[in-house]
Amino acid sequence: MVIYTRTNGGTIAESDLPLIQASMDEAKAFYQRNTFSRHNTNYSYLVIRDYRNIVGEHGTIPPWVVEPDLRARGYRDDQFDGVIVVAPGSGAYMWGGWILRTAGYCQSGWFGRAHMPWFVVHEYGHVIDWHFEALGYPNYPHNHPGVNRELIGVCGPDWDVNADICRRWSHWLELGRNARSRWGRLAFTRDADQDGLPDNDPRFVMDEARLGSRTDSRDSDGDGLSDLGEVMAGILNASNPRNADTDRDGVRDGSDRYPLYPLATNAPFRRLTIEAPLSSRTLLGSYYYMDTRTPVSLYINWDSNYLHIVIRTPFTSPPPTRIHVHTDNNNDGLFHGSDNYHLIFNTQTRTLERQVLCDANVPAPDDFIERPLNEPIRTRIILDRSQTTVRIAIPRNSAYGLDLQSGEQIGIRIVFDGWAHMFEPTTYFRFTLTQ
Ligand SMILES: [Ca+2]
Ligand SMILES: [Ca+2]
Ligand SMILES: [Ca+2]
Ligand SMILES: [Ca+2]
Ligand SMILES: [Zn+2]
Repeated sequence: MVIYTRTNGGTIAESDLPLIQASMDEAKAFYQRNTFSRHNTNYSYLVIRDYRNIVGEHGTIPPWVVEPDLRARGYRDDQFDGVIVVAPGSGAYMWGGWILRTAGYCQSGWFGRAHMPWFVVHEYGHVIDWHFEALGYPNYPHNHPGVNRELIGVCGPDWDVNADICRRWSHWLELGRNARSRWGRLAFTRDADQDGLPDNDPRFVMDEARLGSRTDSRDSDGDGLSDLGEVMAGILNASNPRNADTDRDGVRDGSDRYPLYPLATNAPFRRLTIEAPLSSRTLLGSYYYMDTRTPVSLYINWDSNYLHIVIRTPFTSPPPTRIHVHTDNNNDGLFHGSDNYHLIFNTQTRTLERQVLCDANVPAPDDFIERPLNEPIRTRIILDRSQTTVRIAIPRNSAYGLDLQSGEQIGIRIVFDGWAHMFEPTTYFRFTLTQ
């Protein structure tokens, strides 16, 4: 990784360098976790503090302006599998070419700790795609899923689709063992119980030593979820391999559809009006990925006419202005079907500010297109001194996948102010309509 701290695009403070490194560790953990511990990245860092006029139009930094800096410091051809450049004023791009002969190349600006890991995961995802392409695997899914959408599973955008690609891809080891590969090496490490987690190996972010799990048991806490399965319980987070019920909801991790979220996944039938009080509704549970001390409560019911949702957020100062509710009515992921709603509630005007259909039934290269959604969605937004309550009733519409039948599964994603997520970022929480 090359970090330029002073460019024509601005300056990165010295105090931000550890944050960049921490971001890189998050990206590293993402790839270990979502590839069943098969793809491990190791970085070396080069910080260039001399002023460089390298940031071009649209924030591009082409590899040929970086390469001389690397060569001047003694870096050689074929030494790296990839080069990631971070520089102030830079945009986030992958460059479809090589640097130092065989290294994939991508770049990112410095957008702060909250956003940096995502850009690294995304752009480095393109580099991995490029490695497999060059090795003769053109079907590694493009992480803008308009192309080869058939290879994309049931997932949301961004973090989630990248995790989905990693989990579905079965050729990770080819980079290391294919004689034609110039990228990656097979590395061997001790894994006494052969559960896919190294006993103790600092080259990885996660191993049994640091997780505190057992090296002589594939399921240290005996909850039915293997130690590796615990690491993969979320796309960014592990359940606890030493606690049989991580989220303390009374369901053991191995039997829990969501070991990380203390939420029920059954939404019962109940005839309700928009005015129905919380006491007549079903609380699935309370959780907030961004800060577990301030959980968000989610109530869901249904009747033959409406899907009834209530989102109740705790007091935060300032309260969120916009609450985004994404639904995946057919539970087939954002990138499939004409069934994805995006509703934007404004808590200041107390209105449903915007409602669109994200329609994935469009030809490549588009992921999906947004169409107007002319459904008579009913809404009440109530602000009191301590909480924001959004009541929603979404009418049945089979054309958009909302059948409202017992057994139907639906996904929901709840985002505050466009970036704070109730669940793991960009993932859907999937629930079932029951009698
Ligand atoms: Ca192990
Ligand atoms: Ca376990
Ligand atoms: Ca556990
Ligand atoms: Ca549980
Ligand atoms: Zn991209």
